[in-house]
Amino acid sequence: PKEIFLKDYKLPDYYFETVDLSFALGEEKTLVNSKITVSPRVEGSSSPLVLDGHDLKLLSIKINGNGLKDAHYQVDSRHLTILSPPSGAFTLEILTEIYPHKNTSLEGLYKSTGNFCTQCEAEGFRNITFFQDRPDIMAKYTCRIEADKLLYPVLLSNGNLLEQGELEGGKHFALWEDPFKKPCYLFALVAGQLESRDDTFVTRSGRNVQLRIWTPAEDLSKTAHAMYSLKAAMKWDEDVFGLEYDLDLFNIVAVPDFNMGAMENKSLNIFNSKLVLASPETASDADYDAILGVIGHEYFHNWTGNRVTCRDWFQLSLKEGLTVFRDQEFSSDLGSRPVKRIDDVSRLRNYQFPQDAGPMAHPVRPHSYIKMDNFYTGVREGLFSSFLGAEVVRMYKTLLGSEGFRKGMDLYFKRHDGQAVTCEDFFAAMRDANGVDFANFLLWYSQAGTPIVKVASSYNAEAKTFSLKFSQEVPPTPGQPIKEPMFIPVALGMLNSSGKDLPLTSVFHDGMLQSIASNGEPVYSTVLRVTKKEEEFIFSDITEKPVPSLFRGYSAPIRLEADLSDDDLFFLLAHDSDEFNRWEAGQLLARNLMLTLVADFQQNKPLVLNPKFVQGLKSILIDSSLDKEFIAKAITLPGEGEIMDMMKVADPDAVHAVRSFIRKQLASELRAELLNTVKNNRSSEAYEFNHPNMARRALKNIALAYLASLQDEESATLALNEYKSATNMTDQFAALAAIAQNPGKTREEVLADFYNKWQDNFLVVNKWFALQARADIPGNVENVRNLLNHPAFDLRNPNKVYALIGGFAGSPVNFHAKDGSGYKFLGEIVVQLDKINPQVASRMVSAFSRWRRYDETRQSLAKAQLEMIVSANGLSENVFEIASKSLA
Ligand code: HT7
Ligand code: ZN
Repeated sequence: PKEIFLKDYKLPDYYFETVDLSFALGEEKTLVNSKITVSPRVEGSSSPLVLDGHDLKLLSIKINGNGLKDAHYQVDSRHLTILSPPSGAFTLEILTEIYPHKNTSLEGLYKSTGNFCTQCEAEGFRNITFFQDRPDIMAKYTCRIEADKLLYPVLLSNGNLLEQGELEGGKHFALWEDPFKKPCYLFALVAGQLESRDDTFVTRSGRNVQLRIWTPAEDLSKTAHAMYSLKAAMKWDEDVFGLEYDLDLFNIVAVPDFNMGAMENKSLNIFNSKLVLASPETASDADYDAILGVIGHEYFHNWTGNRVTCRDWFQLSLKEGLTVFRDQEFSSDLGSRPVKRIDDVSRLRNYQFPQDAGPMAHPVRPHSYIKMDNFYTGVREGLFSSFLGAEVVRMYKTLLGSEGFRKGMDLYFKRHDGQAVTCEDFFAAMRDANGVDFANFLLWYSQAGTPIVKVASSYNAEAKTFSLKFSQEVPPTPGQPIKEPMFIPVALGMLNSSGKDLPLTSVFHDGMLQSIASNGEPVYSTVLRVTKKEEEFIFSDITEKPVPSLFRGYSAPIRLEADLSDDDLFFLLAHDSDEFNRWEAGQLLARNLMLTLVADFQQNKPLVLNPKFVQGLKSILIDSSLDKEFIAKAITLPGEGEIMDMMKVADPDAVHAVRSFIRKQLASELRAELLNTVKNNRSSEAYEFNHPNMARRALKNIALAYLASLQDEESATLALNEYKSATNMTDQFAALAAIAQNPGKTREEVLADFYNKWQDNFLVVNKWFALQARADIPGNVENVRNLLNHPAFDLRNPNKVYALIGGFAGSPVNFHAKDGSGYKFLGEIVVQLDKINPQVASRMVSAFSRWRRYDETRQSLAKAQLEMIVSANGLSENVFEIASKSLA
């Protein structure tokens, strides 16, 4: 397979001005006619025009209306080359034949439960017709769709509907025109039996926009929350960024077979049904939250991605990092900011950091790739995007403040609307709009690996100064053995002995005393710019020895090693005015505790839980002044993956045993408080999607999970009652999960009951698959193997694969079973799946990529599976890239 390098980027030799597509959709084959107006970049040049095309059947080519003779072009399974095109502008017309009903890769044009739909990002358009399939080819499109009227009554594409009508033979057609230039990855077509929920949004300039969410008729009642989310996103983008929707129609279509979460095609977003359909009975609070975030995300792409797009796929973070940042801010503004930040940082730590420390480590802007799809990393229940890229955007905002950031955004749109640009262009807009020096900030795009920042502090009581010494190191990553120091924004405050923020007035740095006061008034939090390998900041007028609260709100994506004692951390947990750092202090304490107990476990020492830790969590649990969802997060222990990531040799058995021990011990010592928490947070009122209600459910359900870990009669009865009396999916599923922790008859009965209740709802059945797949009950691999043959399972549906196989691959105990049964199972499935859907298979093979982190026995078992995969016949580029880089 061919590796593609950023340094090899060249401007295209030809631009496309207009593209007129015409589809004749059929059951056995589809005809695609594409008429393109082409102009050379350099007047008079007639270099060969190379078009991408993947396994397409070429029927004819015309230039300026005349058929092209065989000698004037070459075609193979990947390209069509027009050897000597006319000099000057010309029209190119190509007719191809494709077979959407056979397309199981779900890239290009395919069928999902009888309907036609498309997925073109990153390089799926080349599965539809021959084209320069690269994002810097921006053109205006029309799309004519012709199909059987009974089978496909709804025909949709991007832009405005120009014309529709009847045709002979029971057929009909629709003609769509998109007035905006776009790259081909934003092209979309949908045809099928769908109905719509309709609404309107009046923009701030007073235009009416028609909103339509399309699903099969039986699902329409479950689209209210998606519509609410869309309208909220449209309003938010106007309020926060001054960005208004630019067409009169916005369509969303939900499809059950989709590789990722959703796709931001211009005015025709296509979504995985999982991220559209919700009712209180069938969707959990987490689903409701995800729908809000992803509907927002795809909508926000209209400006950050569509109006201003990427020059090439190396710049993916230009649109994904920025749009993820925007959706994070949107969800924060509509819910709880600290809780959202906690969720986002946890995700970064559990998924992104382990990847950045492994063989697949790459900078925010990679230097090379084999298959671009593999760089859509960072999992958000099906949405793949750049979470580290979002952190980079967040740092601009931390450095510039809200107003400065907005100025930068305004300049970015002013300069680049309608263009395909680079990460440097975004950087330059932020810099120029604010006239600031960003030093070596661009390194965040090019240097891989998570920086480790060490902080040593000291107080001088006589001089009333407080010194913070920073040192930073970026670990080596594949291809980048030596690293430069990064530009790290450090948001911080200092707590006095009663837990209040101390006033900050000035800081001595680089031989100069700088004021940090604002309009002559002291501040209580400030942002330092750490840019060197070692650097000291000395704060003056610090009247007592403070406890520093560092990296407030997680102001940079780094690993912090600060000289804070456990007492300092307990103090921050109890008092920090920055709620994120309160949570962080608790997590640090828990991490240290877990690592100590893991060492004890490995040395066969008895496990003993530090009473101060129990006390610290108890005071959070019973503090009625705190947000309930914050309490739920604060009493949740760090994930097993996060702890393994901090060990020299990851030991899944020890980490699992220790985490289970702490949970059980906490449950036993805080039993009365946990029981009260469950009782006091029940509600008989109808389900509502709002923060207070979701927070109440989150707290009740975590308390229930803790209690169920006790495995006693009373807790078992409590969980069963909660299951039976639940009136919404959040509570019902949480009770089911609590019960399913413990093997036995009740577990089997309740799992069977749940399936019987929900067997007709494929999204709920996926929850049922996932719960069983990730169970840590011994020997679970056999259960998962059996579930492959369950009538509701289908290897061709990505959601089912993610639930069952992905769920299993994420379970530390059974996937890493010492006898290798988990690895063998996944290895076999990857090879099978690769023949059906390479994108999904490569997501599954990623579970092996950190095999070197484990003990020798596990290493050799996992390696054997990777070797088997790499040598499999007809392996896709997707899986090859991940498996071979993992072995390298
Ligand atoms: N921009 C979209 C990414 C996406 C995608 C990428 C590769 C292959 C298939 C895909 N489906 C969707 C979605 C997003 O950023 O939300
Ligand atoms: Zn995106």
